[in-house]
Amino acid sequence: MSSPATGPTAEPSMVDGQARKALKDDLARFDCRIHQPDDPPLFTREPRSDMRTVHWRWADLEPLLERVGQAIAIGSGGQRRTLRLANPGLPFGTTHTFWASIQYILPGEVAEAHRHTANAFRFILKGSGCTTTVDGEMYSMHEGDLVLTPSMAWHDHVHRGDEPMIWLDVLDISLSRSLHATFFEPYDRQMQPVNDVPEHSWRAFGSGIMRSPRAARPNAVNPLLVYPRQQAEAALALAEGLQPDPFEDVVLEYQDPVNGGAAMKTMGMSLLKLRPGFQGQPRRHTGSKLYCALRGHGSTIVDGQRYDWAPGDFLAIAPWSWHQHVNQTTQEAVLFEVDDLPAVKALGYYREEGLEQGEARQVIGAAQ
Ligand code: GTQ
Ligand code: FE2
Repeated sequence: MSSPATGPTAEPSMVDGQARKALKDDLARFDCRIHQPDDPPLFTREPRSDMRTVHWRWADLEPLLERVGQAIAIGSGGQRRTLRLANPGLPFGTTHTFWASIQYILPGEVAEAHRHTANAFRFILKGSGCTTTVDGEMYSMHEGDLVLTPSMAWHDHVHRGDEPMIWLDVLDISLSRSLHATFFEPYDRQMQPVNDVPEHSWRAFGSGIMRSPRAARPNAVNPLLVYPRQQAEAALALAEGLQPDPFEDVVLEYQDPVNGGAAMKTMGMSLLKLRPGFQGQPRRHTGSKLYCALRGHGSTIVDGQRYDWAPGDFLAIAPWSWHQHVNQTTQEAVLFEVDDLPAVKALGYYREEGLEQGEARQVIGAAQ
């Protein structure tokens, strides 16, 4: 039999294909193998992801959420009512490292207390009147707030308001699952007892420029659990006076106020503002990310395909795809972004490429 065709990413052709096949069964008896001619290559020249770039439109999601809210009970034992953004290229996950879901909770409902190894956060999209308790600290949730539930922190959500509440949940569950590090534990009551001092982490660390000397948590874990919209947007307004970022115009990352790193160990969160007329440069990098449009309209071109987004839309971007943002409207656009770059960088796998000025146009115009 002749050796298989070699493409630019195939491994060197195998002149000894027959000899390799002949060894296969004997080796398998000892749980060993050698590379076979029809095995997929061990390496590719650059990342090749099964994850797809996907655009979810709020116009589609909103009626689905209402249906799910009416048809599905919230359940007990720490279950949740969520609409998961499922990537069609993957067996599970929005990206290969995290699941993003939209949680829908009705007045009077309790999403019961539990804890898990997966790191999670909520970014509140609509409604008010719900509280999340994280390891005994109670936080009220308002539109635009970010609330963290780090790995193994007990958490429950209680809705005392009078309209449905909707938020974005993101869990690094695909990552913890691929590392076979999944633990889950329901609490023995519906809700945890609430500490006397509400929003303790916010009082101790929330200013970001001062902190309490009586820090209760070790510095290895971000002690701050809430990032309210008002402060985040005020910071973003200040950042408008900086040099624009060539890719994301005005962009700030939610940070651990103690060590200055990302707010979570595995996931990065950012807030960005694309001002009218902004024409971002294209770039690509390892790691995956998801944008959620909060206000305004704009477009993102991913590998030559243009996605026009509106408030409430989500766009998941696969690793190593060229992407660039443009705002051709007369209104500013604000987006929330989540990525897995802290995990990718901690492992030493981060790489990026950006184009020189002259090449930028080609990417915009390229057909898919
Ligand atoms: O609210 O605790 O979307 O545990 C998935 C798993 C939300 C939560 C999700 C969870 C939660
Ligand atoms: Fe949870």
